Amino acid sequence: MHLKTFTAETLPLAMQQVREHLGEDAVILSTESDPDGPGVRVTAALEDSDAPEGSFDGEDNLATFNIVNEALDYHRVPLALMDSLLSAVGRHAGLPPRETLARAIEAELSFAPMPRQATGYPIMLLGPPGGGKTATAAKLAAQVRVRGGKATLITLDTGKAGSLAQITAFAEALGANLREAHDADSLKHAVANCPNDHFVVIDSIGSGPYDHDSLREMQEWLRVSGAEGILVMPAGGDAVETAEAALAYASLGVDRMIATKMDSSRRIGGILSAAYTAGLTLMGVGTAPTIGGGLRSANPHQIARIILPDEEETDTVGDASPIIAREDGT
Ligand SMILES: Nc1nc2c(ncn2[C@@H]2O[C@H](COP(=O)(O)OP(=O)(O)OP(=O)(O)O)[C@@H](O)[C@H]2O)c(=O)[nH]1
Ligand SMILES: [Mg+2]
Repeated sequence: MHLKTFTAETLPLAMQQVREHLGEDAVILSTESDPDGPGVRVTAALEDSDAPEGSFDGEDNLATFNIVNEALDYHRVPLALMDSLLSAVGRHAGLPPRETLARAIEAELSFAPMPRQATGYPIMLLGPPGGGKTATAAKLAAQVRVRGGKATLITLDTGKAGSLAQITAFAEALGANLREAHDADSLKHAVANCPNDHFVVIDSIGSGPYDHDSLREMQEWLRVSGAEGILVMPAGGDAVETAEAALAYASLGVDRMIATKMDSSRRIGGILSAAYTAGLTLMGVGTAPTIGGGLRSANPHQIARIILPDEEETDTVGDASPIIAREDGT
């Protein structure tokens, strides 16, 4: 059985899509109002389809489809990604729902480990104001320090009230070097003076995704520092808004992202949508404001566990709850 969901402004328009994609033999399994907008969503099936993608056979697999569909819906995963994930779920039919979903996530999104030692080049954290850049810079440096490595924090955020005091406190607590930079020249100088064996993380100023002057400045900082830009994006935002913002930052050549504030969000559709739409590799998730232990590696099993938690794990997607408190992703 081939299953697919369709959304449209009206039921007749949705039915037209069903006929166009699945033909006249399609069976309508459900119709409901679209949770993402004013229209309707129709789930339809085609028996004996020879299409290999998204194929489901038997009651158990239909149950898996429904469980995953409902969970993705709850997380406000946008339709295009939901469609891709459900098709991938179909390819892994026969496994328990969470395992099936983990494999689908692995197929549709990309993951990479976080740096835990000197990288040989600086990394620069950028993203929206208040998204967690400074805390994440400190968390990354802390992960290097606990493994016995050396770290230098470079801050570009010296003008805002309290920002220098915030990062100075982090650097002192971590035993990390701290350098300040105010513009492209001083940033270049600060980077050039970092010892080769240091993990170097540059904390940038919060920039709105549609503030073109600030994005241009960010691009210049990336260029002069030779840093890899990493997007720091908070969870809980609207899926379309978060994806559009991620596209704007990705236009600076950013390939990877860290999702913060997973502990204070119930839904991760925005984060998944950002990674998927902007083609960003998910490296880590912020799971607490605390510097030690508040940043975890991201992996498909952990994301699947957030989307399909055990019953006792359903409060928020993060914090110290077992949902994402394990590094092994189980
Ligand atoms: N609960 C929770 N709070 C976080 C997390 N990451 C950061 N925060 C908190 O979010 C607030 C903002 O974090 P900052 O690191 O200052 O954010 P920023 O992006 O540097 O902010 P600007 O420099 O003003 O743009 C602080 O109170 C942090 O403690 C997280 O993963 N979980
Ligand atoms: Mg900051």
